[in-house]
Amino acid sequence: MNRAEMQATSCDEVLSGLNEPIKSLPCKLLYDAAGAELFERITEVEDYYLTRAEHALLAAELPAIAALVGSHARVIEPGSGAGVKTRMLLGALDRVATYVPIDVSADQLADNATALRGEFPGLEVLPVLGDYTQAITLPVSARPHERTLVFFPGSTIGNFEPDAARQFLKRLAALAGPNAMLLLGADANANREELLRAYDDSEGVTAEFDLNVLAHLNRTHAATFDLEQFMHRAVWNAARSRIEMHLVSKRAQTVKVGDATFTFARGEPIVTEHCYKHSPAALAQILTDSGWAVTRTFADPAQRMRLWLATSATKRGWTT
Ligand code: AVJ
Repeated sequence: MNRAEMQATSCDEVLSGLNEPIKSLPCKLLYDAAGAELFERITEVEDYYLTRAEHALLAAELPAIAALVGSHARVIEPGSGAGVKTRMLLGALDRVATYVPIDVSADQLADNATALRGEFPGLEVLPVLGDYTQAITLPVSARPHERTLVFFPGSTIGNFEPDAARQFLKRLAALAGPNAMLLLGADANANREELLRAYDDSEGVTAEFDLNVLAHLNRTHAATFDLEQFMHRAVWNAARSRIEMHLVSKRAQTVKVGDATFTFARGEPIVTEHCYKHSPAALAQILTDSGWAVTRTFADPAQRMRLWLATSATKRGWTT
């Protein structure tokens, strides 16, 4: 159990979720090292359209976006991940000054920073090791920058409950300062068949990704989950506009997590992730409620994945 994993998901969070009437687990448990790798594989699966759609959107629209952002920007990226989209953005921006990735995975953060320093000579890279859902202190930059751009692609905003999404976006606006911009990727698909295929793909990668949560808990929280006795299920909750990832108990069983004991009925689910598919109007409202004024939106041909470019509502001169 390494420091990041211990800190990332406390026992209380796990136990309180499993004590809920509808059992749940914090979705960040999906992203241990094995989970991050499995997620990379999901992005290559045919059924999971989001990543390919967003790559195509970025390739087509980044020149226009870069013109709106302007030169000498500071880019802040919560949950920087493997960096393919990051490279597209940094490559499109005019004389970008500073890049600030924020991530809980120390290794990935360090590897990415070294690689980016090599690929973008002169770019100041200031990695921040931390959980971006919590308060973050930005490092002091040695380079002056014009505008700050927060980059949050991948429809990861959909993994927050709506109120938590507002709080998070508000915190980003405060962190980024006046005149900042936000480039956010979000999926608004409401087609049940397409969504169930994307979140329970025919190659079984998403099922592996979901079940990995139990292996993670067995490793880090002294749990006794038998992965063979649970199965992955994706559910489209149309009323809440969200996909729900469930791990369903195949039989009545008892599982220990540390000293705590949990009983599962046959067919009883554990909710491991919500993926909200906010309609464009709903997401525009969430942005406005959070202090961001929508400047432009760019939709993919299927009208599912969108890039949202928004400007901080707090205006007060340029920051240096
Ligand atoms: C974390 C938002 C990129 O919700 O689509 C993919 C995670 N979960 N398959 C998403 C995920 C199941 C993904 N993002």
